[in-house]
Amino acid sequence: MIEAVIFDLDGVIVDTAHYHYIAWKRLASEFGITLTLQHNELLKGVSRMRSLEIVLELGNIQLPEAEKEALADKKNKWFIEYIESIRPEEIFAGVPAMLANCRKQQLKVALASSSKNAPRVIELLGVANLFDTMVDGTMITHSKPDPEIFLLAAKKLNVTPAKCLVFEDAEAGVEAALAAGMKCVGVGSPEQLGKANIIVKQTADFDLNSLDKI
Ligand code: B16
Ligand code: MG
Repeated sequence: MIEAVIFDLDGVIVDTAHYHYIAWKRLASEFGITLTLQHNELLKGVSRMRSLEIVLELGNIQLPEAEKEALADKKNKWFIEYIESIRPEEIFAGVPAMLANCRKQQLKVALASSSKNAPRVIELLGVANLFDTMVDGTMITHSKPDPEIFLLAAKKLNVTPAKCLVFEDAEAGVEAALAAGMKCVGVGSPEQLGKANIIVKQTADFDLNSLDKI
């Protein structure tokens, strides 16, 4: 019996991947690397530092830790500039109604995003009041596929992991949810998210009335 629903942010609630992409592309170009949309798929759901390492690996570039920190900060400053233009209209269709319906069905609702910028994005989207709790990248030490982020969300909601349902668009996120002992709805393609308990094309395609069938 599901008592809580936990949402990832990027790819589940809004497409921040686009803003990450243009910021990483800008940084990559400084090293003569052409970052493509296909490369960008590798950056989804993974931490900022891991994303930087993936970008640098494309150009066979190795840098000392301090330089990598500075580059990650530089990319993040651009990302923060870009996301300031996010408006509530960018939230995926049907998601605000779905969050409100979770409340009506007395399900607890959490956000669990690897992004350290997640609180600002949620504020810009105007939906902070629809979550009971939020866990972001500043509160964890291990990134997805480690289950830490989802276990912390469940703890904050005071619900046992087996009674939590996670919505995830990234393979690493699906693995993290299952490793936490939770059920998972994969948002995206079956080829990529085959391990999820159920797969939908878009977040709001999931019917909250079918919770007991999972
Ligand atoms: P930041 P999610 C993830 O968000 C993104 O998918 C991933 O591309 C990004 O590197 C990560 O957040 C960290 O973001 O640099 O803002 O801390 O899918 O977990 O909501
Ligand atoms: Mg995601």
